Amino acid sequence: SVDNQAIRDEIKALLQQKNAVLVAHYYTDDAIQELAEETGGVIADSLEMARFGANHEADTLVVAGVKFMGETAKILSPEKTIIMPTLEATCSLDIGCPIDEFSDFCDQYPERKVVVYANTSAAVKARADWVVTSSIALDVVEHLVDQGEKIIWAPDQHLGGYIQKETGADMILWDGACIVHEEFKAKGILDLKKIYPDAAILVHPESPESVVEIADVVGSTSQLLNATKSMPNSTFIVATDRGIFYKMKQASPSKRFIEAPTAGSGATCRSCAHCPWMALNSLELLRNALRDTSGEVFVPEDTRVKALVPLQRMLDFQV
Ligand code: CIZ
Ligand code: SF4
Repeated sequence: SVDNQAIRDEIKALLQQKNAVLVAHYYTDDAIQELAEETGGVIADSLEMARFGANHEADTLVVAGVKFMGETAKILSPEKTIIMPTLEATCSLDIGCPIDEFSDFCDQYPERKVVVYANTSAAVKARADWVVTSSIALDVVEHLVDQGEKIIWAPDQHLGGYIQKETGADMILWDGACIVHEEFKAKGILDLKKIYPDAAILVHPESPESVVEIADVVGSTSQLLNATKSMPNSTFIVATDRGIFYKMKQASPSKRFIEAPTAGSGATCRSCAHCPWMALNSLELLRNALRDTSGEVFVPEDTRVKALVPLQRMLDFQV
């Protein structure tokens, strides 16, 4: 729309004026991803977002995603100004893993390595030995198994269970879940597969075990995106946030992408294949944050320094 165009132009001018760059997650709305692409920013998963932000020479990073992504950027780049369209955008995994309870939990198993998913608060990261994202989790846990380590895993129980199964690691799991991925239903996916027998089933491992079990490919957002490029199938049933369709369609315009059903019978769900917090990132809020330097992310320095250790360990980890 005309309005949209005006806001987009305003954002472009502000990005230049403030020497800022836009770092957008795959799950944000198309308009945000498009803008990141047009302005020399990036569309990425949380691992790539962290790397891109840390290595970029901009003074300000505008992180369009959820809170833990802004915090990660601040932990890695304390000298930069980190702003987010809204600080209200959080994550059910982060919410479900409060630092005090988590710290008490860890204290019960002092001999175990603490491995936390990136989808956690800075304080939880500060309590961890390792931070991982879904694109690197399997490799890090395999490495720990090779070293004879036992593991505490938090917060996503589905991803943790999947990694445990794949690696045979001795893991104690926190019981968190992603409200988007936990809604995908194997039955609905199999019903769709009857209609599209040639479709490949792509599943993010935050999904329940029954859904992971029927997948042709299990992987992080960037790994699923790569699968749509390299696989010969013309149709894909995708069990992750539908925001990823923007890049999937762009890479393979002639292929068909179908959202995995979230209930066997079309019942309502809390967040049908789209994260309600990612969806809070609007062009208007992005413009306001840049214009007013609002939505700035701060992490207390003692927490930041502690959280940097496991985060840097992840970034330095070579497969
Ligand atoms: O579900 C999320 O929030 C994901 C996939 C984050 C990430 O690692 O990009
Ligand atoms: Fe958190 Fe799930 Fe939203 Fe990702 S999609 S930010 S894991 S609630």
